[in-house]
Amino acid sequence: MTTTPQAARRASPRKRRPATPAAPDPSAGLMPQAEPVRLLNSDGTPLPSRPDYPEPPVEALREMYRRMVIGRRFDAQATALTKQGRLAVYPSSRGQEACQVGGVLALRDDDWVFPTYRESMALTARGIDPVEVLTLLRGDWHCGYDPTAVRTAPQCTPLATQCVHAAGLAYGESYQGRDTVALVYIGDGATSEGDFHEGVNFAAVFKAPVVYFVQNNRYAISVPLSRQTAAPTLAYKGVGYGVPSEQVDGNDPVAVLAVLNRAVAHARAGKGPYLVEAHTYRMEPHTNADDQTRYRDAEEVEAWRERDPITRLESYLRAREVLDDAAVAEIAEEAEAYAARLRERMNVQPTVDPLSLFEHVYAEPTPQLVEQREQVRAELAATQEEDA
Ligand SMILES: Cc1ncc(C[n+]2csc(CCOP(=O)(O)OP(=O)(O)O)c2C)c(N)n1
Ligand SMILES: [Mg+2]
Repeated sequence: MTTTPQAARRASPRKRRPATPAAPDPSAGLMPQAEPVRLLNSDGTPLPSRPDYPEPPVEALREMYRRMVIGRRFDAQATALTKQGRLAVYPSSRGQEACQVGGVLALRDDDWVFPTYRESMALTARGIDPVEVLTLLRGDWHCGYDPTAVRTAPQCTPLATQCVHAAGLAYGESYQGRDTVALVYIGDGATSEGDFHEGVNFAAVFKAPVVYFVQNNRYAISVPLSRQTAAPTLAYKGVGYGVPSEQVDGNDPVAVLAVLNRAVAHARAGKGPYLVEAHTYRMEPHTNADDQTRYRDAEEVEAWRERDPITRLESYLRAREVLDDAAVAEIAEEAEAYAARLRERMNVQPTVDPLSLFEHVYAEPTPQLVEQREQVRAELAATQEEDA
């Protein structure tokens, strides 16, 4: 019996070609989790622990709670000061306490913070004098504190410029053999700015130890996130530059600190930058000058009240028995005293020398500045003579 070659092929078992090894996934280790990392439920009950994000020590969480409570009281006081004409403007970070405080608790004192206008709470949580923090917003001076002394850049109003400043500083630090980390606070809207992309790219290429911490509070003034980006999450924005990126529930204080701890450790180990997107919500208007009823519903704001980061952490710490009624009352009292002292000090009229406007602009003043300073000096002298 003869067989055709086709029949013979069909009859013999098919030889398999040796499998070509799968190409390694170039995004491995860069991609954020599909869902934001969460370690506490909204009611503060714990979720199963995760080996990739170990829970911070309970003492650190208790300290986080203390600073969040004082931070919220500070924030309310600053808002009240705008109504009394003591502050020109104040961007509140109420609702974002876990991010504000988590960002500074993840750092060492010799690390650097690069804040925006919204980070007054973070800076006070870092231990900077609250009157010095509010100096910019009172309009007295460009920055009330000495940035090099407190390792904190001036609060940045031009969106995203701090992203490049931080990349440069962090690169300089590592170039000189120090293991300092720089943490950049940035908003959701500001990730659309060129400086964000330039900063992240530079930091990635030169392995600068920067943590880009995006507080996605859902709005850039009146522009909602859906009009800001088509990216599935802002955390994806790091991946394109080769930066490991993660997303976290920004109203879960335990998760925020756990994720930032890992990001900071990565940067400190010389592995380059890290991007963290925290999903949170701005509970107050953009600033005291904003009318939020023009662009969002009260129901939306109310829904976020249930995810309040302070009550969430408080419930958790009470269940862990490291916080009780007496401790909660004591911290509330400390916060009240902090606000009262701030109020008193902010009610003192500041004395500002108009000529100081020309200082610290250039190391050597330009001829134009010298001329302008002379002009102001002459005008002031003439006014004083008139008054005499
Ligand atoms: C370069 C630049 N463009 C525009 C503005 C005006 N501006 C101030 S705050 C803001 C919204 C920023 O939103 P986001 O980055 O989400 O931060 P958030 O205020 O929500 O913390 C805009 C557009 C600015 N300060 N700088
Ligand atoms: Mg925003």
